[in-house]
Amino acid sequence: MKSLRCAIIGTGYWANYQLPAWLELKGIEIVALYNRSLSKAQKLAEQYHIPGCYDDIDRMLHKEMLDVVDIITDVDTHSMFVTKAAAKGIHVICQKPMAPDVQLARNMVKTCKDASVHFFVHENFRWQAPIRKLNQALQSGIIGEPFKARITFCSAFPVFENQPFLATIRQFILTDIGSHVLDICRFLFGEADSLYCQTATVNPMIKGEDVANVLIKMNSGVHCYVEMSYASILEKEVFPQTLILIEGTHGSISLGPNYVMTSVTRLQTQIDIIPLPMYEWVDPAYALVQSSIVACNRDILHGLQGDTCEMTGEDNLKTVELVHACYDSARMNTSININSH
Ligand code: 89V
Repeated sequence: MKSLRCAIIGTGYWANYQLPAWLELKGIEIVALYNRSLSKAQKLAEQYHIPGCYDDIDRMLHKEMLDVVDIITDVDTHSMFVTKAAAKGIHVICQKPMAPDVQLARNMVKTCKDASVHFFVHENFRWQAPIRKLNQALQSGIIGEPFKARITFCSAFPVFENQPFLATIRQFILTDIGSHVLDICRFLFGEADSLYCQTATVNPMIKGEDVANVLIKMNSGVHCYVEMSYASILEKEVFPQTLILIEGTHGSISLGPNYVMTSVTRLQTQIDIIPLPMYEWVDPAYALVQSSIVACNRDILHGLQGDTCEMTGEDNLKTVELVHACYDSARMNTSININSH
């Protein structure tokens, strides 16, 4: 099969990991980089021997004979780049969160559908090795029918030092972390029926909310309590781990700090430490997240090659809808019915 020609749009923080993650896979090559300041694109291109460098997006899309673009820019620019690529018949991959609001996200999915190009959203948390293993244990039936779960991402990690943009956005933790952890709920338990959310801003130096607590009733009847915070000074700082406890009719399974998975039934307790795939290009502080980019990209590559794929824009739209249902719930202080929202 011919290798797909891909260009990366945006060479900020995450491109430093997304790019080498693509290079781990066969079947796709990165042929060009675009950035609004050319010198930044050139620096990354030099490091990874990428032939093309542009600060003019139209020129790149015109010249490079691309099969696909991978958009790694700030959320407000996603839709503009999606529209440009789709108009040229180029498949599109976009970082999470897909769009700043639900309507724009719907438009982006439609734009790609109308142009008959594939559209994928890069949502990597569900590809973390410990979360895949937890799901396998859940699906094995060992804990019976799940009835309740607690999904926790609470930290005081100075995330704004690496990603200063995050301090400036009006809607912060639900779009940045909520996109991930609400997606994990969907991955484990299917679609949501209704939810109730409260938010708070604890850190006075940032614009958006840095705490959100969400109670979701899933269609299956499972109750998920999803808590996220960047204001949590705790005994164990586990950034960027998501801790999970699922309770079922025959037992419970949990993902504790440092990838320890424990399953408990009336007959036995089993403890496993889930190994992470390791790559030399990851930042050790983000190893869990950055190593999962390879598995996420592999899934997208399967989609580009016409196989089944989890990371479609249509699927991710449901996560975007949950994120914004949380904001609506918090603003109105009321529960939101997802299907009629
Ligand atoms: O950019 C992100 O996806 C952030 C993280 C904490 C993983 O850097 O949520």
